[in-house]
Amino acid sequence: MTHATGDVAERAAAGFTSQYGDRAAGRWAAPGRVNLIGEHTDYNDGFVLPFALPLRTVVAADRQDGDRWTVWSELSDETISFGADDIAEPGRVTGWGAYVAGVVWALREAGHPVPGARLAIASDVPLGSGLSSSAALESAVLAALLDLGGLELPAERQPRLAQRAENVYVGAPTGIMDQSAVIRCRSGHALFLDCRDESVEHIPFDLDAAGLAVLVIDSRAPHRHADGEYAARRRSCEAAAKTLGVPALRDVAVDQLDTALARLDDEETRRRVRHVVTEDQRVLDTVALLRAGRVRDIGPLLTASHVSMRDDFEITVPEIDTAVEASLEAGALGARMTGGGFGGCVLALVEADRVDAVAAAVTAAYAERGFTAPGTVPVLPAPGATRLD
Ligand code: GAF
Repeated sequence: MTHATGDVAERAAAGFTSQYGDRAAGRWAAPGRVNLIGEHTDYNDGFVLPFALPLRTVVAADRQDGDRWTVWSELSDETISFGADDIAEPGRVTGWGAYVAGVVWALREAGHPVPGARLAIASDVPLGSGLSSSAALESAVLAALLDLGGLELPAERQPRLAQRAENVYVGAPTGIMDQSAVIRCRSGHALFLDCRDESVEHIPFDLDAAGLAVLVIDSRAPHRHADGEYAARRRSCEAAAKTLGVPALRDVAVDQLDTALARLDDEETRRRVRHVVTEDQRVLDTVALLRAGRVRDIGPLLTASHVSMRDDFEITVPEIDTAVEASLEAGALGARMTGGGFGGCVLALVEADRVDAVAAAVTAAYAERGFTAPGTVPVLPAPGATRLD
């Protein structure tokens, strides 16, 4: 599932040296993420439970004089450069550079004196697979600029700033989950995040000790959460909350769901609300089981989450449903799409000795239906964003 060969941190350092003729002052890494459960709950002020992936984006960087930022990315082998005028307002820097410019813009908007910088970016986080390559890029750049400028911004406040870069500068109306996961996750743990007050609890998720694995399956169906469908789901949830007279759908108690649904007059909105309210409860139930050390027992909750995304929130596609069904038929304890939807990745909770069998079953089911072969990789919860050297 990687773009290039060789160690990603070495690629960033080598890229820096070949572009700028110097050694970088430091390297900063930020991971991709999968969400164990809690989909489309973040912008409803609800609960999510992501963990960081061992796949990372690395930024090698140093300062440069003046308000100028020069950025090379291995992905397109292209160097872009922008100055203060280009980030005076959102929208002037486009493409992948917008994520970098957006972070500079958001830092300046928040009053931080961001230093000019030269950056080189390498990444193992696949693009467009729903594994938060954009949050990884934003967060690695943010970490680099904070350190280079000696700027103070506590880790718990960084996700909002990176999210603002994405919402306002890039223009994607995403919630707070991805940046929080990428910045705040810990190795061996899932991050239980309350998206209303951003309080977190690190929930032990020791798959090895339980003899289990999480298999991430890249559906190879293109994932686009910046497009209209994501925004439409968000609008529908916000309109429903307004109709119900609550600040957000998180405020609809699951035991009051039927009463709430009866107050909504179209069937589609009822389905959207049912997904969000039941999904919040599934996150809470998953956390309770994990706290009790009952990792295997979360399987049915993962699968129920998938069914809810498929039937009520209507954000899955045939490749994704095929991957889930084939995983379950091959003995996965639970499986679900992870991320914004309309493609991206599936995660399957499997006995460690069934990883190959489940991966083979999904690959065979894909071949039978004529889909592009999926990518499969077992993952363990990895650390969040960090300075490497
Ligand atoms: C995308 C968004 F970026 C997140 O904020 C979240 O809404 C997710 O889709 C769905 O749970 O990853």
